[in-house]
Amino acid sequence: MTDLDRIAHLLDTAARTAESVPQVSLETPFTLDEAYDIQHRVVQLRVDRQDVVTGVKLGFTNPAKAAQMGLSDVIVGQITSDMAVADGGILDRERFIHVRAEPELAFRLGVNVNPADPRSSVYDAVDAVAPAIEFIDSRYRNFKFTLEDVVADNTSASAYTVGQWVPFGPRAPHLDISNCGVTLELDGHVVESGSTAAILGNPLRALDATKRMAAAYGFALPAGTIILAGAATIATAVGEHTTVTARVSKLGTVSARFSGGE
Ligand code: OOG
Ligand code: MG
Repeated sequence: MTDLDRIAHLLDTAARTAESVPQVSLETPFTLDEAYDIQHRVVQLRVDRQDVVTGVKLGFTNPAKAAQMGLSDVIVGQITSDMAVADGGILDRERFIHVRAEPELAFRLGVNVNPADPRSSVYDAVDAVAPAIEFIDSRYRNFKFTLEDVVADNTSASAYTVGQWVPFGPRAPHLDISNCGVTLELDGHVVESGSTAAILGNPLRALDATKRMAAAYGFALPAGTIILAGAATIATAVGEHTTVTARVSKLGTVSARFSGGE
């Protein structure tokens, strides 16, 4: 087994058992290209267990969120059907290590995009947008990592909930989502608030970033792909028996509840 395979298995086991592991790069330094290679192996281990890739997620598209983690470059990870939780659904808190929630926007592609084609546009392929919550759960102790560590760990992806899809894109050009108010609530109390403008200055820029990152690191963007654009506010820790709600003006609300250890 190569080092890259060994690290992929370590991170996959940490996710499956909800047991954190020490930061890998301190023991075994690796490059950013190798980090994406490890991430592809981590996702392949899930696919080998009949999980299905549903889309991609961007990270650190919001400078406040990047500062929270002490990093600055945009990163990309992959989301899967086992990570999807229905709007209003229940998550088992015991499946997570130290889960945090962040309010996001989700875009959906109506047609395939070839990221390697210089003429292709992700925006042109978008058919809908929705409010979303991403649940991140770093497999590293104390949520501490380098850029390479977090990319290898599939950018802390662990669960996500998407609200009602609203028609958006070239066929619904009148909806302006560049500066929508966003709140994150725990049990009805607002814990973070911000704007979709915090996502790269305009969340549509997340679509260009998606194409660039997909071309650079080998992600496919078929019709039906969900793109999580990145957090509109910093992330907040979530305990047991807690309902998490994200509200995005013009788009609506989305929520999920964490069960306890009973
Ligand atoms: C990495 C994932 C960042 C976002 O929306 O910025 C991310 C992390 O903070 O653990 O998903
Ligand atoms: Mg996120």
